[in-house]
Amino acid sequence: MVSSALADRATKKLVLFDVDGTLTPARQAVSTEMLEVLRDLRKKAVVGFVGGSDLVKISEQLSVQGSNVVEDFDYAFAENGLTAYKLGKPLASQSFIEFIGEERYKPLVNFILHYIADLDIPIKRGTFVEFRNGMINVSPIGRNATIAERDAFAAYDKVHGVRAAFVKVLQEKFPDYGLTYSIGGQISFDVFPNGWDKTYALRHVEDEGFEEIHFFGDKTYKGGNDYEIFSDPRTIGHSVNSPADTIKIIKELFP
Ligand code: M1P
Repeated sequence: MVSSALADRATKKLVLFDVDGTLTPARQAVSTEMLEVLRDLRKKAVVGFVGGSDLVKISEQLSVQGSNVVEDFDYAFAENGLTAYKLGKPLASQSFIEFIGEERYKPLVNFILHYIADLDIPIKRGTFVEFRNGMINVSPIGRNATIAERDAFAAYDKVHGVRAAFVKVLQEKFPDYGLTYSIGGQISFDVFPNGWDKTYALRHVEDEGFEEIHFFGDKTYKGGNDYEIFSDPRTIGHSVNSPADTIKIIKELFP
């Protein structure tokens, strides 16, 4: 049985969306058209997002005129579901630092900061390591980059593979840490315990009795941060190439 608070929908289907590149352009605000489509979809199915970013950033992108994003969606999963809400109420969580421990974290973060200090890339800004609840986010250019600077870094990284090389070094240097390195956005990569990818969010919904769980994402290829949940047998995966593509598929699936 789908929980009674969600039983008013026309179907017992859950539809989950990645955020960047799927509901919005990378790190930018959602469009009015997308909000209308989601509002309409919420009459037919249970709707949630599952983003890699933290809740503050996702709220900036998805909330409109002071609305509360954890109430606008039935399920709100930030940091792959390590920060989780159902109908505005928080769900149980775990933390990255508790998993890894201070003694093992220190050498990792020290190594990362040294590596970035020695990195020769066109520009550097600030906030090279962002410490979150369920992960750390590492950015060679720094999270304070502007939209133009992040676009330029993303293009540079396509050619020079700065992040891929960084991840390889970390995998070799810390082989026994049990960590996954996931390149999900334009300027950074996420570091979290193995298994704490977006399939983590499914732990919060698997006993809810949904007949189908749909997932929409743009980074569904192997190595992308949508790959695991997209290819999980519990979901029906949809690979999109833009928010416009997401809208098109929603309209086809839920006319
Ligand atoms: O949602 C995808 C990614 O979005 C951001 O990546 P970037 O800043 O590199 O574009 C980050 O919040 C990252 O954690 C997240 O996975």
